[in-house]
Amino acid sequence: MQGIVIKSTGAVYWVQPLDDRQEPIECRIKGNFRIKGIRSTNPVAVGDKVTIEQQADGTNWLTDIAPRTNYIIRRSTNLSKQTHILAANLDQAALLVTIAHPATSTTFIDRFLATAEAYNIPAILLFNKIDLLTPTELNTLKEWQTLYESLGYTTRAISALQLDQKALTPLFEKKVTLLSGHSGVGKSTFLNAITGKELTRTAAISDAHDTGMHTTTYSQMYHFGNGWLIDTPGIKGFGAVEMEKEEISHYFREIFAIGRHCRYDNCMHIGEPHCAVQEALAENKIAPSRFNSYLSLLGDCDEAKYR
Ligand SMILES: Nc1nc2c(ncn2[C@@H]2O[C@H](COP(=O)(O)OP(=O)(O)O)[C@@H](O)[C@H]2O)c(=O)[nH]1
Ligand SMILES: [Mg+2]
Ligand SMILES: [Zn+2]
Repeated sequence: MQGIVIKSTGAVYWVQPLDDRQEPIECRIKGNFRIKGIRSTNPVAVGDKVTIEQQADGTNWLTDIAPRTNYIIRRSTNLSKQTHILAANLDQAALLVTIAHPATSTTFIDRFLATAEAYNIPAILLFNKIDLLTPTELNTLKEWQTLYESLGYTTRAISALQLDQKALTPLFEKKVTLLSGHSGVGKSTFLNAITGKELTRTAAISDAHDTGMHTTTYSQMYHFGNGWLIDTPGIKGFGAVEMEKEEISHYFREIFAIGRHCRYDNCMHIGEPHCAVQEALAENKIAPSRFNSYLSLLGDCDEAKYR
């Protein structure tokens, strides 16, 4: 039987059969089940299309996995070299961003966007909790939306607590969307609001840290608008996993475009002579925040070398 993995805890996988059956089936995988070339803590991820076989005793085994169109990964922890596949077979990735409560940094946004570019996955920015913003923060919101729209990214300013479901539905219809963002930005609230169901628990912001409690531990997929939304666990950050230092500038659209005019083909834009990117920075044609994020991703690669 064919199905799609909608949730996994590591040991157990819930597979939604592709036939008319409504209930997900609980499955396990054999210990030696491996996928070549991917060193990850989870061989099968949410979004994977799989084959399952029922045994005589009624248990279900996951026996085969279809080739992935794409997948998105993060490092398991800061210390380990192992990676964790967040989700597979995505049509797009949406990042929930809050200007405040909690604050999301542009570096975090740009790392997410660069990761999406690296995997060739279209990205959307959803600025949430706009009901809480002060006039100054609303200005920041406008600036950030202008910046990212100018780079070609779709953005929306929303309040998950008063969601205009109709206006947002077309963004997600018939697509598999990874939903990501810092813990506490309102992912679960958003999922509940857009699907109109109480799917996942939401957590009150803890006063001490101004971030939400970790109520979501595993990626999970929810059916919505003939497509799927994937809630991902509180992500601390995206990084240059599987990225070569020389290619990082390719994942910053404007740096890549302008960088073609640098004198040297292999210019890293960090002090080489006749660097078009440095010139554009000086003329404010590239946002300093974007260039800083680029430097931050370059830094990941240096760090990785010494690990
Ligand atoms: N004022 C306001 N609060 C929100 C909004 N969206 C979420 N919250 C609150 O933010 C807290 C964290 O939300 P939650 O959905 O658990 O965040 P998650 O960790 O990203 O899943 C909860 O107390 C929500 O009620 C919003 O648009 N406006
Ligand atoms: Mg949550
Ligand atoms: Zn350059």
